[in-house]
Amino acid sequence: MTELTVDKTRLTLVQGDITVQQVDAIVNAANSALRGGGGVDGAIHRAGGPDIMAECRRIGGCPPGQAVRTTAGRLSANHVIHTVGPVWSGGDAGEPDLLASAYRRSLEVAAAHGARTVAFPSISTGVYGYPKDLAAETALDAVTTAVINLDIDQVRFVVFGDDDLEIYQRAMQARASE
Ligand code: AR6
Repeated sequence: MTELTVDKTRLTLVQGDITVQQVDAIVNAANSALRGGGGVDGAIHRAGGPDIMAECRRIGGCPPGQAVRTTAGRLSANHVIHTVGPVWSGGDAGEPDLLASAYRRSLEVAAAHGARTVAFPSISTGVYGYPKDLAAETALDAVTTAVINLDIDQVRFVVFGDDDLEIYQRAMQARASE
């Protein structure tokens, strides 16, 4: 099970590198200074080139749970949506709400720029330490709710590791049989 339909939007799942996805908008798991870093952030800036960082510098920053749009530079996408997930610190510091907000705001910003297909990495589950299974549940809940009010044709979850693939497959399957 790698596909779910919510209202008019397809939620799809692929394993691989987000930078090569053929979509209108790619979401980046950034830091609040928008300064670049490792993980998916490093991969997007490397593949997209310096125009993305130049625009990040002009914007200046983005608080956790929010999202901002830049060019996608050399990527085939038209937009990079930089969002900032929470750093996991046990789960009682508002992490689920911030993670849900990061997904929702990313979709709102993408839709405001006319993007109809949007690819997400598994935000906060690398350097920021968010447990992968909890993050997948929150991601699916947040996206399912947000797309109802937006003109988005497809949300693609792009997972990197085999563990993430299994976690998302299970979570999507559970929702498909609800
Ligand atoms: N395509 C798809 N997913 C990827 C890729 C890729 N090319 N590379 C890594 N992942 P992380 P965070 C997965 O650490 O936890 C950065 O330094 C990775 O396996 O990139 O939100 C920023 O600048 C993991 O599942 O993001 C921030 O400082 C997921 O992407 C900080 O890390 C997210 O891992 C943000 O940490």
